Order: sequence, then structure tokens, then C-alpha cells
Amino acid sequence: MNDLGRIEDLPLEYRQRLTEQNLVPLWPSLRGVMPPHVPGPKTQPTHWSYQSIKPLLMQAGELTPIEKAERRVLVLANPGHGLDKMQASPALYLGMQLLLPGEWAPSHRHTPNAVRMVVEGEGAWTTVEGEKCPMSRGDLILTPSGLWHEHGHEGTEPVIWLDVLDLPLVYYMEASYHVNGDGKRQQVHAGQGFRQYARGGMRPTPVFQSNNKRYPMLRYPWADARAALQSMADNDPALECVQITYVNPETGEDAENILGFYALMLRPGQSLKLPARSPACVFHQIEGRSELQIGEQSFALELADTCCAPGYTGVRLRNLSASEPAFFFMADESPLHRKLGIYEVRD
Ligand code: 1HN
Repeated sequence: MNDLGRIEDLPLEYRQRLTEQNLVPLWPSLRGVMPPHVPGPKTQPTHWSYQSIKPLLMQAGELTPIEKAERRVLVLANPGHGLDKMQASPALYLGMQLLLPGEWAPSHRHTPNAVRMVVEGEGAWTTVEGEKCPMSRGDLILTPSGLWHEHGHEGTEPVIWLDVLDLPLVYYMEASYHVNGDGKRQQVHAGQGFRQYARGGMRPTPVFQSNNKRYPMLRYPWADARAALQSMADNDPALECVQITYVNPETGEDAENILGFYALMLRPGQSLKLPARSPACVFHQIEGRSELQIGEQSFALELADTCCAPGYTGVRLRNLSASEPAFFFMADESPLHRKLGIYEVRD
């Protein structure tokens, strides 16, 4: 590979004349923006321990009333991007949110797409466009772009969930904004997507009206996802990667437009190598304990821990229990990469 000219090779006076005209020579920066064969990621393999986050989040509950926070969240920020950027990867935002009994996080809508993965506590709910979604541990709840959503809590213990948004991408696109509701609770209507689409392979067939909702299913109960994984594992003992994708049950496409969401099961003692792929990926331990090797780095994941892997990096997952399965929730940038035509699997 030939060396390209450096900026210092150019006369100072010439450089100044370029700057005055808002012009920049490409060749000194060309290798930086397009390195040979593999990108140079800012995203660092990063691990966030739930046992470390929880006391700080509970302290936030004492320090900041919900009215002063709107959403009481500690953001899981990747140091490779700078903590102030509040991003886990190029397109992924992660945050741990706390709602205390009796609290209410008022209705709003925004352009970034969000999902919540419930980590701990019972009795909270999210209402999305009038559909009240109960929040139980491991449930996945969608709040896609533009849909009104609010959170409430009728239980007795704190509820904590993991927020996953495509905020860094939508912000980068200069398309991120929100609209506040009228300060009142949403009117809740009858009907819930997870009851309408209660079984895989069976699509409701309305005769007098059409299934024309862009987001027909907003809550994916953990009990159903777990049962699906267990059934797949039992059905095919040779199946190496026991994984499901959370999809739109009408179209079979990814549940949201930009990020992909998955649940994965490791059998007792199983070790699984995932190939290097172009999108960055996040792993959240729903059940069990595991070891994650991301590139050259290793992390021990306890219950409810979260880890981020940059793109173009192989990941090895190992279940640390010899007797119990381990379960992960995963989020990645695959739908985005596929739509952009840059999706790659490397090995
Ligand atoms: C948001 O609306 C929520 O509704 C949580 O719970 C986290 C982070 C950035 C922007 C909007 C929520 C968020 C957010």
C-alpha cells in the first residue's frame, strides 16, 4: 500500500486558502475514513454490572423525584465514544430506568424507536397508543417511532427495566425530537396484541376489518419467548444456536425498523461461537450466568448484566452452569445494516 501525502506536506499558505473556502484535501484523511479491510471501531467491548448499577439507580430515586426527571435513567455509555455521547455503539442507546411504586412517567412520543426489557419488579405497566402492557421480568415491550407511551406502577416494589433505543442514529440523522402529551393518562382501549397473536404460525383472520396496524404486537411476554426456546432445544438436540427473533407477527419482519431484537438460550455447559458480523450487538443476561469473550476480551456476566460488542468482532458465549440453561436478550444493528446494504458475516 502506498503512503499518501500528509497535511503537513502542503504549504501553510495553501492550507489556509483551502480553509477560508471551506475546502479540505481528501488524501491526508482517506485511510482514516476508509481503513484497509476492516473498520476501526470506536465502540469498545464494555460490560455493565447490574449489581453495581442498582444501588446507584436506587440513589437516583432518592435524589431526583420523577417529576424532575420525566424518565429516571442511568445511561450505559460506551467509553470508546465518550460518555457524553450516551451511546453503546453507533446506533444503540442503552439505559437502566427506575420507576418507584405509585410513580407515573407521563405520555410522550418521539422519533427514535425504543424497546424495554424488564429486569426486576412487578406491577408496572407501559401504555402504548392506548394498549396497556403489563411489565413482568423478561418481557419485551415496543414503543416504536411516533407512538404515544407512558409508564405507571401499581405494585409495591421498585421496577427496573433496560431501555434500548436507536437514538444515536436518529440523532446523527438530525431527526430526533419529542412531543409531550396533554399531561393526562391515556385512554386505555380493550385488546392486546400478545393475546391476539398468542401462538406462532397462526395469524388472526379478520373478515370485517383489516389487519393494517404497522405494529400489531407491542408486548412479547418472556414466558412465551422462553417456552419457544426450550421447545426448539428439545425438538432438535443437535441445534447449536437456539435463538429467536422478535418479529412483527403479520409480516415476519423485524419488530422495529432499525434495531433487531432476539432471545438466545445456551444449554447447560454450552459454549457457542457467533461469527464476526458487521453490526454491533448487545447481550443482556435474563437467566443464569455466563462468560462472554468479545474479540480478545473476556467478561463474566451475572444475572441482569449487560455487555456490548463492536461490529466485525466474533463473540463466544459460555454457560457457566452445568445443570441449568442460560438465557440472553440481544439487540443489534442488523436491520439497519441490511437496509443499507452493508451487512456482512466474516467467518
Ligand atoms: C424515553 O422516552 C424513555 O419513554 C426512556 O421511557 C429513555 C432515552 C432517550 C430518549 C427518550 C421512556 C429515553 C427516552
